[in-house]
Amino acid sequence: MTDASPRIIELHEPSGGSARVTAHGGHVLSWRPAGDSERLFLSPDSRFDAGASIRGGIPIIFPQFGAFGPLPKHGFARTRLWTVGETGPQHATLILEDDAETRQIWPHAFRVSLQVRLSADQLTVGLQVDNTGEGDAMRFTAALHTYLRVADISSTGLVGLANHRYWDATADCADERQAAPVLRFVDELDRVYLQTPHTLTVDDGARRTNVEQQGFADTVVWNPGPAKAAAMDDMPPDGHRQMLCVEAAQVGQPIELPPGQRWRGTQVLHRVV
Ligand code: TA6
Repeated sequence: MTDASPRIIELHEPSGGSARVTAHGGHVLSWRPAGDSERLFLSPDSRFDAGASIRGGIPIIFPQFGAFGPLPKHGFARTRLWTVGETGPQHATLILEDDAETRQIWPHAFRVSLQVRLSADQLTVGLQVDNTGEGDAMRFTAALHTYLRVADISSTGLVGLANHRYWDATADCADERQAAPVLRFVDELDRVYLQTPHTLTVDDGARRTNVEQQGFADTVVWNPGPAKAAAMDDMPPDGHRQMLCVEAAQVGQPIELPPGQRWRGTQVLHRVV
């Protein structure tokens, strides 16, 4: 009998910080900076069975964000079993390549590699996509769908998006512009902010986390609000209160990657206090 459970990789750094990554979806499940408590939200009701998407942590969205295309919502990377590559005490590399199943719904040869690196105050997550085919360019959208843990969403603010355009997914993707300097959360909020700055700050009144990104042009901000959270079968009824998704994303302008070429995007989570 073979053990089919996906491998879990534990990372530790010398001053006590830790992170946990699973080969299921190439998914970061946990991040604790040194001397601190958990900074990622992972739903206690999440499913982990083969083919399920995990509710929380950092789902990898590839090769399609949301319903912006013909593939299953958010693509297939988050539900597949990845291969574990080079790992060490503070870093891990996971790899996903095309196979007969992926080529059936997305006819491209690719190699996606996820690099996770831990230091005392930081978690760096890099997503690298290679077009390993010889034919056409491949077109994709992608995101690191990071669920940050917050003390309470009602006292949480997100700073850095003032004056930026966004598509409001709760209003047929209406094109809007962020007016308030601090984004607050009173109900469901689901927005693709376009061409966003390098650093945003999440402040929940007790802790502050900088969310930095490179390579990804956009940032998706999502909280399901009370009604949607209550209707989700993998989230406790009030689970939305403890989470805020701030996602390094490439949605507005899909990547066109010619054969032999590489694209790379990174998100850095940095504990401020
Ligand atoms: O990134 C925001 C979003 O696209 C929302 O529209 C919301 O549906 C969320 O992702 C979660 O999607 P999921 O398929 O994981 O339930």
